[in-house]
Amino acid sequence: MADYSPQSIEQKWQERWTATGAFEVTEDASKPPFYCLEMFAYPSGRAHVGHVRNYMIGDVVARLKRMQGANVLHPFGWDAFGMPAENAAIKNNLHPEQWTLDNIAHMKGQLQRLGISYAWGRELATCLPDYYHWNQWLFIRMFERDLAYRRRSTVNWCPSCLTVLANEQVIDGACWRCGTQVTSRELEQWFLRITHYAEELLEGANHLPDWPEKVLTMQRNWIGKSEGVQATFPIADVEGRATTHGIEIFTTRIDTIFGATFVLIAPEHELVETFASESADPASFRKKADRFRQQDRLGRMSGEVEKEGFDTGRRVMNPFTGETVPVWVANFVLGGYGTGAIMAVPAHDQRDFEFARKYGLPVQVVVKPVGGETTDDGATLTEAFTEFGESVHSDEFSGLATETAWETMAASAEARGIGQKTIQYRLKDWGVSRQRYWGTPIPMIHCPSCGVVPVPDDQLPVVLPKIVEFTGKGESPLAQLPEFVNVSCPKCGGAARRETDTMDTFFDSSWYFYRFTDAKNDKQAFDPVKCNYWAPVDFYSGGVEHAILHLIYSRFFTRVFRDLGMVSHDEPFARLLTQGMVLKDGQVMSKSKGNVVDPDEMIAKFGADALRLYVMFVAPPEKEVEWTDTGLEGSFRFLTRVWRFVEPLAGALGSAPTVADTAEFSAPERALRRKTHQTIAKLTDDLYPRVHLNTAISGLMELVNELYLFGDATGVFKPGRRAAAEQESAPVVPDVPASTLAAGREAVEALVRLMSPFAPHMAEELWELLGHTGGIVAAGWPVSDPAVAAEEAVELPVQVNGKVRGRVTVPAGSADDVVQAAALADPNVKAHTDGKTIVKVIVAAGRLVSVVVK
Ligand code: ANZ
Ligand code: ZN
Repeated sequence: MADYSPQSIEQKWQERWTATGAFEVTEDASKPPFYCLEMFAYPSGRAHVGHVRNYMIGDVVARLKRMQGANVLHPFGWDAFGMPAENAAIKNNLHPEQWTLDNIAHMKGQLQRLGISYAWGRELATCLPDYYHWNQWLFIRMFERDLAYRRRSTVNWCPSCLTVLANEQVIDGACWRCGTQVTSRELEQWFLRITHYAEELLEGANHLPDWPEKVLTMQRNWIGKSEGVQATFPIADVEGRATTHGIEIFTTRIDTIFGATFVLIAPEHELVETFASESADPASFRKKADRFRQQDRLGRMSGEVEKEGFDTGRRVMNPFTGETVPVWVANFVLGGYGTGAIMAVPAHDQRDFEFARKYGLPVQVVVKPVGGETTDDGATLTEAFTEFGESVHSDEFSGLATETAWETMAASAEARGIGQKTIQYRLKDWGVSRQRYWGTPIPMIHCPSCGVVPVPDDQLPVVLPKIVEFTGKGESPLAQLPEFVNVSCPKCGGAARRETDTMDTFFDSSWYFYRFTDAKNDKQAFDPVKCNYWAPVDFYSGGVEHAILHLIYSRFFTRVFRDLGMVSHDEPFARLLTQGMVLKDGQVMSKSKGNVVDPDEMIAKFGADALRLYVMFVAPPEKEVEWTDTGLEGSFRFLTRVWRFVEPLAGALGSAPTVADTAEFSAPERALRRKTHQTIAKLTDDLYPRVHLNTAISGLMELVNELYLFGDATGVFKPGRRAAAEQESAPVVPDVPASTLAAGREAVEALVRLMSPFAPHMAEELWELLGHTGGIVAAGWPVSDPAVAAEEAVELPVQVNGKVRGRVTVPAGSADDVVQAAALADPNVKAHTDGKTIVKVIVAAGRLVSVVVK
């Protein structure tokens, strides 16, 4: 007997899988397709066991589905553009491309040594022209449909990375990459009109039953729909009379308009400049507004930045009260949301309340609690009353419930032509221009006479030139290359300038899952027929850190492809699983913390199968886990236990009779068969769609325990032989009845197939030793026979007048009268019924017998 030595087995099978292209697939119409995908990887250097966990979850599902007869697409690729490559290049004097391709080669080797069943023939890297060609193609399609457009805007600027950041990339006011405090800047930028799909993206979240609820909630909040009223407050002239100009405000509480005692405009508001130039001291006016604009946007909104403002000296008329009220500039009002101006209702909005108290502005109560007293007149209020209630001090609307007042006032504003109901979304259009080198060149040309002209499709891709100077100093590094920049206009032939910004790398990752369906196509992004065979992705797994950015952008791009007629569905990912992180010493694994566990080291010690099994056994996939070396040793011991049972018996079992050829089974044989079929049922149920990988592995462990018991009970292990088998190689001669071999064969063949998604190398090796040549996928997933899985006997408690007095064992599924007779015959029960009258006997099938006596 050869003892378990994972390294040689694993290498053998990995080589065979590669040589035979075992996981490559085509669009086979005779099989049901199943698209299994893990979020592709950023090639940062080396994979650690945290990554391994994500890829393992997908691999178990892919391998299971293959065995269940599906045509499984399980591809992998590289999210290969982005700043770290550029930063590393600057630091190590290595071209970003070299750095990236080296990392890809290394990480690919790591994944292959883990035996993940990827269709490597479809591998893609977003930094290669055959991929980003289609980024450019898609960008132009978006431009033609007004989904990509250019505008000057205030952008989030990272002073350390020297680049623009999308709102989603600013975390608590800091750069998501380097943590530097973000500032703002004015730049001409390219935007994608994701807001065109805001309502659809929101509504679509109601039709994703197989996504985690917390991810859907985050997306709904990100889209942030508010229903409100946009109303005009006319600007008053020096005499206090309304002029034809006005300030448009957006409010979600039109019912409080009688309490609007001042108006606030954002420092970004277009009237700021008008008011400044008309003020007594334009320079100081501008300076104050400028200071607010420099403050961090998120901090201004969340209240982390102290609320501040200044009086513009101008007044507007409240269109409901007819009174003139002052206009202030306030830092907590943001440009780019709503209309950038609000009616301040300090009695009912806490931010307005604090502002009013700080600057001594009037407070007017206009809502009181239903059935309660009018709170007060505003002078003694200590905080805003923000709840709904009943309108007061609101002329003819007084006495109405808030909800009614809302509708009535909105209707009144609409009727008088001073306002209208509107819907606002917090979601912003997506700024995709980056002033960096290592990204997809934006395929546009700026012509002095024709304006912005797309590069013609037949001149794509615009290849990223090889350069050596990556420090952009705030301007794109590509702008330093005259041979790249100077082109002739595709329209008029005149001298023109190429766009030098590159695309946000989130563009790349918003549609890579479609490219996998036709990864080598050089005529189009993908063939819609192939794509629609595979997509949408059936099972997608990855980190919860992508809950907003990547997942919402992908849902957006899916709708763009749909509207281009290229995909026939609305949602890219039917099922989403967000896996928990692997921690070490209570911390996230990261290079900088020096607590990374390298899978290669673990594979060298215990083998890939043990590592795979461990990361899946340690906790449910969604939960965080703490890495321990001892846990990995436990997995290795379990696999050794399997090996030492199966390997010595493999020859005998492989040629043994099958259960179908066997007429009679002894009690231990029946017990093993029962456990075998129960385990098949349990794993089938646990694995998909539930993905309860850890409990599935527990089930495998129980079956192995049962096999050892069976070995003892049937003489497969002669006295002393079991101990020997568990410790060391021991020749086990199966001089046992045919029925024992048949039951043993059934159990072992089930075990090997059931464990193959987790420990595929060992499973294939044992399967071959059992005499099968076709490989384990061809063998298929085992099917449980419910009749064999059913318990043979059940034990029931017997109550007499509510107290348990005995227990009886009866064959499972016995008729009630058989159970009743057995219960009454039990000596302990008899002792409590003798001499009494039996009033009734209730048999609760499978659970309990209850006897009532008098
Ligand atoms: C008057 C009012 C009275 C308001 C009241 C609230 C309560 P959401 O749900 O977030 O859309 N607002 C509007 N535009 C703003 C901007 N650009 N910057 C800062 N605040 C803005 O909230 C909309 C509410 O937030 C609006 O309704 C407005 O204040 C404020 F008792 O108007 B409200
Ligand atoms: Zn031109």
